[in-house]
Amino acid sequence: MARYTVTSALPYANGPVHIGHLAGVYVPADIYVRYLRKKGHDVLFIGGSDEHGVPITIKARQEGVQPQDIVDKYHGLIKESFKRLGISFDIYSRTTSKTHREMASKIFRTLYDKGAFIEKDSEQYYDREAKQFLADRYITGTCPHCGNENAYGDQCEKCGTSLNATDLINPRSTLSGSAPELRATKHWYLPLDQYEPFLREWILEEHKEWKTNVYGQCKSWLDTGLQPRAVTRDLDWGIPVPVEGAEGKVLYVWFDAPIGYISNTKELCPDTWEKYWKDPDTKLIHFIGKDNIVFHCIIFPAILKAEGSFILPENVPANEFLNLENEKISTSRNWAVWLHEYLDEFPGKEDVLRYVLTANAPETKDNNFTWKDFQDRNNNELVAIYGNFVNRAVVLTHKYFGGKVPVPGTLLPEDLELTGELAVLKSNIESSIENYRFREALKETMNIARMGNKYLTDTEPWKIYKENPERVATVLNLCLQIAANMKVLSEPFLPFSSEKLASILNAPLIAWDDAGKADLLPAGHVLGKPELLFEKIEDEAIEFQLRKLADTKIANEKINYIPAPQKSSIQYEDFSRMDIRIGTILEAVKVPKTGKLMKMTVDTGLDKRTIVSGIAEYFTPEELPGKQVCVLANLEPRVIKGITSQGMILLAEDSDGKLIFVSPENIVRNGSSVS
Ligand code: B3M
Ligand code: ZN
Repeated sequence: MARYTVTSALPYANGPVHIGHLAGVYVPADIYVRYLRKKGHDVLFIGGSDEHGVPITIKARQEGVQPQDIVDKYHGLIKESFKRLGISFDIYSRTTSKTHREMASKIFRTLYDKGAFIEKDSEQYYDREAKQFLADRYITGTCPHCGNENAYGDQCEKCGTSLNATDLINPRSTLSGSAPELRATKHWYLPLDQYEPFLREWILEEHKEWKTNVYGQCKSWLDTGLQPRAVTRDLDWGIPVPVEGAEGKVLYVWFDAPIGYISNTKELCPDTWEKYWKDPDTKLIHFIGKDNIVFHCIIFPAILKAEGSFILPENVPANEFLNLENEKISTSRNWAVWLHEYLDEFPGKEDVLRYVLTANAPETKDNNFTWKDFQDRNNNELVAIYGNFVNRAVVLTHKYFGGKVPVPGTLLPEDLELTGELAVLKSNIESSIENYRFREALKETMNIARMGNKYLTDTEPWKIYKENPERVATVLNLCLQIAANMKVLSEPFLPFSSEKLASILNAPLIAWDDAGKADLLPAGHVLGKPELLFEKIEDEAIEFQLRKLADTKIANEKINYIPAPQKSSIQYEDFSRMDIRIGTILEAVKVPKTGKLMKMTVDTGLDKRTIVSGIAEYFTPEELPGKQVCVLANLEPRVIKGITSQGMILLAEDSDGKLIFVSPENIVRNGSSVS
């Protein structure tokens, strides 16, 4: 028995969790820990929300609330939806906890006292109006590489170049819109360059077994050469830097967040946490996405090394990214399948999502989730292979043997082959999981059901029962043993279905290590009630999801609205010939049978006149009287649907395509000229 500390990246509590997070991190981590627990190891699975950093403050600003409101909202939502999906954390806590603040401060202070930091003044952008230093994300300006005028201080999203805020041409603060000024500010830096020899040896020599994507990224960072990194920030949200003279400064989020793994362990096991973090016999494994590799393989190990009493990760099985319908998942563009929405829209189908995300996991390269594939895998694999096999075996046993596991007769060579294969599949599953190849492991698990289905099809018990019931007893006994193996071996992947299968089989507790054999259910054992494990997903459910995505696209196009090009120049006289007046709508009725047109009586100050306008889709007649509007008064009258319209009301389109009135800010006299 070994001891494992398994962590999964702490998601930022600035939005819900989506399928990209799940496929990249949480589903594989959960499979791994469920397996280790089944093997009888001492495992802690540590999770939590990352509640500090600029991503949180940006979201708070967007929503006009405090950062604390944001993290409270999303921490609760994330925690709850992980639980509903069966992600079996031993603890899911948060980086705003007291335990974490103390732990992170303590580790920072230890490094500080050891002289592990370099203290350095540097020039950073400061917003005089907002009276604060600006995080890179709060500065926009023109990209020096491609000319994009809306590049951020850390990256140009148009050409992908990563930038320093001082690279931007014509920088502006997104807080006040003003041009920021450079001011000197003091920060503490971790001199990563000093850790390079250690990191090279530890990763490049001692961990050649790491996944190639992880190893390759580390090598390229190390080959480029490491620079000192600031581990403090000028920000008003975070853990205060525990040093005199550091008022108004907080720990850099990437300094405190990984320490969250340690704090959460301590919160869970206040007395024994140290053995999970300091005993060299403990294996520490970090599950993360590829954008977090440098932080977990280089920066955090350097922090732990500098501190001196902690173990280093044994492995960091980072995944690549999952795309959605061939496009990059994006929180800001709402291009995602959100876990909490999935759980509401597909009740009882937790395992279907777990299955599809594992079968399609971006383990070695970016991968793609499509709703069609989701449906196919459910219908053609879970229903047609896994569920169908179990159902056939159980229903036939109820039919021929009254729901009791029959006594097997003499085993034929094909039966022995089958039992042999069971042992092979089990050991394949184990070695695949142990090497973080979860897709392969899942495939081998499904191969057990495939094998069972083929065996049933080859032996055709329903055809031979009359003449050879003894043979049928042997066949069904073996099928039930296969089903019992499926229950045990699929538990890490499909925990909900495994439990359902246990009740169908009325299965006793079976240890993982007893699986791989054909004697899990004794003859005479009474089965439970047959029940369908999976049900078909109909086209309508898939169409609904595709429509949701299509709506997102439409909404995004409106956001990325490109205004119509400017018309050709006119002279002032051209403009002054238009007589635009403020008027008040007195009455409004819809023009029958048009759907679009509204007939209004408007007091223009000059007269009370009739104007017909195409706004009936956007307003009800009742809400219009009393509204002040701009009227182009000297427009030649026109007859519309038999009504003479004397003038035109000025309208603009909002971001939803809805027409809105161009109205004076305050009430003015009717007839007043707009010029
Ligand atoms: N919150 C980044 C992310 O969600 C970050 C991970 C922290 S792990 C310690 O991608
Ligand atoms: Zn650019």
